[in-house]
Amino acid sequence: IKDRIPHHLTDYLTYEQIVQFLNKQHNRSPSSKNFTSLFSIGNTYENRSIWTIRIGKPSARRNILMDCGIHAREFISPATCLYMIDKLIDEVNNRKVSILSIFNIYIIPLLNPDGYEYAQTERRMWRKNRSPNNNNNNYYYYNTNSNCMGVDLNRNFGYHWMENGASTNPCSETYAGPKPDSELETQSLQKFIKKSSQHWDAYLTFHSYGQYWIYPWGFALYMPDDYIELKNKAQIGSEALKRVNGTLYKIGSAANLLYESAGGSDDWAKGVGKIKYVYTVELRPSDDMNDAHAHFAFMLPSTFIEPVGQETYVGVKEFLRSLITS
Ligand code: ING
Ligand code: ZN
Repeated sequence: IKDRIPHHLTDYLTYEQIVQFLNKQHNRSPSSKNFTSLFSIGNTYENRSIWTIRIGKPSARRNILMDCGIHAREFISPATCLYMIDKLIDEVNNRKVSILSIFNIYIIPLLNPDGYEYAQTERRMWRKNRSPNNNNNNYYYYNTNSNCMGVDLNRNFGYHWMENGASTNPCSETYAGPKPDSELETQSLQKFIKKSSQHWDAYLTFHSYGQYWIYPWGFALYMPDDYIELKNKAQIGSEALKRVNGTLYKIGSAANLLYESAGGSDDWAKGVGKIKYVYTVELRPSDDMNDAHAHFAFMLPSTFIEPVGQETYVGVKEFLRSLITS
């Protein structure tokens, strides 16, 4: 039997396959026109590059950042970023005016490639990155010296770090790291947000699961000053998303809708990065046990890549359109 060739719409790709996919996508837009660029924002502990693709027309003056795969086991997240990259490159190659005439969209499809590879090959439910915790010295806040591996990158960002819902125990799934911003993946994202002299209009980070379109804060229950605007635009996105397949998302702040937890990339992007529209999108399945697909949890079958990609792409695009007039 001849094996089917892995495809981004039907399979959860490996890191290598994702790198190949990105190169193919980059090459399929005319390089002479500078519609796309492909570059690395840094390397991981295991020395994998964190690839990033920019998609936008030369007239684009505003900038959007999206990432996927902060958590290793949330396979639907990188798959959704790949889906959106494919569709956006179709769109940028199209002659008609589109959001890509206005926005440069930067997508980091796999922020935590070490964890992802480990989840694919060794331990499907792995969440953290793969940095060792046995080399900490007094330079750190916590002198841990543990054989447990990995830091929860979504607890490591240095804004109200460790104030809530994170652990100082390296063996915990929500280990915040030995100090704020200790991890290479965290630092790579932060450097990229800061160094780009450009202004960022929005940052979206894709996780699974639960079907939530959430805005800051995660570290505390109170709301950002501008939460009404954040909420209104989340509504626009999630309503457009729902029109595609009927998928229902809940909207609210991370701490109110889920749980109080500090150190998320979203809180940092808003609190330190000063990006106005910041969202964590928790993709399918729902976490409502009355939902037929809830039991899949992190193990959403790859047959869901297309419907999830399709609806998420529509939701994100409508959200971006709503930014044009503001
Ligand atoms: N959920 C997020 C987590 O990191 C979250 C929820 C979002 C917390 C934003 C804090 C801030 O726990 C998943 N599924 O990872
Ligand atoms: Zn997650």
